[in-house]
Amino acid sequence: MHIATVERKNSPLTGGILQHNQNQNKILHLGFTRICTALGANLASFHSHSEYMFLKNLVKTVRRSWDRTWVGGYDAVKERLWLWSDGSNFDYIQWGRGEPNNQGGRENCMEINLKGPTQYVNDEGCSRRNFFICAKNR
Ligand SMILES: [Ca+2]
Ligand SMILES: [Ca+2]
Repeated sequence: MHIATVERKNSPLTGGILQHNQNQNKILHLGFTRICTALGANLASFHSHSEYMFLKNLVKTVRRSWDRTWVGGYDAVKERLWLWSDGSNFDYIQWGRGEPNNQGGRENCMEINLKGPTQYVNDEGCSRRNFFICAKNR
């Protein structure tokens, strides 16, 4: 298991952690939620363009590519009611064009980087194997 930590000044989000296994470097949704919690963290949320870009760039820095990556948004409780798994206010979002489209009626989790470097946030089925970011607040 590899853990990368990146600190950022002047933001409530100071710790971003991207994890992956050495062999199978993507983990299913249920697994990574538990891993973040075990670290005293949550799946990352973002509350401004700046924080969104911080997370996006974190993936690029750690992975050296724009891998598709889970963040903590979900609408599993009520369709189209998006919440952050860390309980923070859902006060900023920058969906990709046409998203969230709830394709197949079962896209209840949120990923970044579906279209690589393009700024594109997508709702996706939670069973997809993605990278993920755990984050702690200051
Ligand atoms: Ca949905
Ligand atoms: Ca979608």
